[in-house]
Amino acid sequence: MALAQRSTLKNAAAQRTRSAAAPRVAFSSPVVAQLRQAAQTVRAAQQPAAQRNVKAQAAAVEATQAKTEVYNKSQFELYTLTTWLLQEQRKGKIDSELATVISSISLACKQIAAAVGRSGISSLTGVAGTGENVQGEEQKKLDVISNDIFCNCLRMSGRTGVIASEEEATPVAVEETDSGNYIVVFDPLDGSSNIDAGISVGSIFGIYEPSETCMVDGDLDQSLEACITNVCQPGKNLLVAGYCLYSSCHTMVLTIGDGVYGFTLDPYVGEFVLTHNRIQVPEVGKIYSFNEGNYAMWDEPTKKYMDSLKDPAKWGGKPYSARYIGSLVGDFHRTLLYGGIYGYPGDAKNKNGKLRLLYECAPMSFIAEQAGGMGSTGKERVLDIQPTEVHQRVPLMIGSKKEVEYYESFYKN
Ligand code: FDP
Repeated sequence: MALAQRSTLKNAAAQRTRSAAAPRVAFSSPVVAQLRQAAQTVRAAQQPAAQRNVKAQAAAVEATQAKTEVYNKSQFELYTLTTWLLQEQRKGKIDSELATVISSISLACKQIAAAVGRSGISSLTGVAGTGENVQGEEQKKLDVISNDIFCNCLRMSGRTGVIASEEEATPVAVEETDSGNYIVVFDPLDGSSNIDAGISVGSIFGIYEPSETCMVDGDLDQSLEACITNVCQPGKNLLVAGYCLYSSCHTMVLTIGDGVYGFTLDPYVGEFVLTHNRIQVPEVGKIYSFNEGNYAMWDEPTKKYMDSLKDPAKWGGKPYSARYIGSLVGDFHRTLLYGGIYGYPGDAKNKNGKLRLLYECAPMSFIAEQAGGMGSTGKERVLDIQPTEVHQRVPLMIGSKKEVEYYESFYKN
C-alpha cells in the first residue's frame, strides 16, 4: 500500500504534552537500619582472626547469617514484566516480535496511568470538544489523549500493522515505515465517564495473529476493507489479551494463552512487577455486578435471574451482594479476584447491550477462560462469535464458571 494511502487511513489526533511527577526513590528506615547492621557485622567478620575477640567472633557468625538473610529475603529483587516476557520468550511461548508489542502496550499504560493520576491537576478532566465518537458518546479529553498514547506506542514498536480502537471510526493501518504485522484492538480508556470523579478506569487490549492481507496495493476502499476483514476475527483467535486498571494501584493483567498474570506498577522504579501469579477466578462467588437501573427493560429470563439472586430464601438467608462501579475494568478485576459475575445484558432499548465485542468482551472473555472462568452472552460463548463489524456490541456475562452457568440456565429452562 502506498505511503500516502496508508497515511490517509490514519486518524490519530494531535499529540498532547504530558507531564508526570518525577518518582523519588525512598527506602523505609527499618530497611536502612537492617542494611547498616549487616554492613557492620560484615566489617567485623573481615578482621584477621587474631585481632578478633570473642564478641567479634560472634559477630562473624552473625555476619554470615545476616548476609544470607538479606539475600534470601530478596527484598530488592523485582520480577518485572520485562523479565517475565524474556522468560516466556525463552520457553518458546511468545516470539520477540510479540514481546515487543506487549512491551509497547505496557509503556502506553504507564503513560496513561501518569496522565490519569494528574488529570485533576493538569486540567485533563472534562470533554475534549471533539464531539461524539463513532459510538455516539462524547469524547473526554483523556479518551483522546489515551488513544494518542496507545497509537503512538504501537506505531513506534514497529511490529503492528493494523490497529482498531474504540475511539477510531475504522481500523487504522500503520504507516509503511513503522509497520509490522500484528493486529491490535483496544479501548484506550474504558469507563471514562467515571474519570472526573477520580474513580477507577482502565485500558483493554487484544492482539491477533500477524496477517499480510492488509498490505493491498490498490485503492483506498480495498485497503480499508482488507483492514476490517483482518480485524474482525473471533476472540478464540486471540494470541494475547489484557487490561490495565488505573486505580489505588495500577495493575496490568495479561494472558498469552497460558494462564493469567497480574503486574502492579511500582511507582518508584517505574516498572510493572509480577504480583499475581497464575490468577484463578473462584468457581463461585456471591457478588453480582449489573446496572440494575435497566431492570424494567430486561427480558424475562434476566429479570427472573436477578430476582433469584436477591431472594434470601434461596441462599440460606443471605442473598447475593451488589457491587457496581460502572467501569468494566474495575468491575471485572474485582470479579476475577473475588469471584461472582459481571453482566451487561441486552435490553428493550439496546438488544445487544452496551459493550463492544472486539475490544471489550472478547479480550475479557479470553482472560476469564484462562483464569478458569467463563464469558458468555447468556446463550453462547463470547469467544466463538464471528464479528461482522468493528464496533459490534454483544451482551456479556462474565466471571465465575458456576455463576455464568447459572445465568445461562435461565435461558435453557
Ligand atoms: P463508559 O461508558 O464510562 O466508558 O463500555 C463503556 C462503559 O463505561 C463500561 O466501562 C462500563 O461498565 C459501562 O460502560 C457502564 O455502562 P452504564 O453506565 O450503562 O452502566
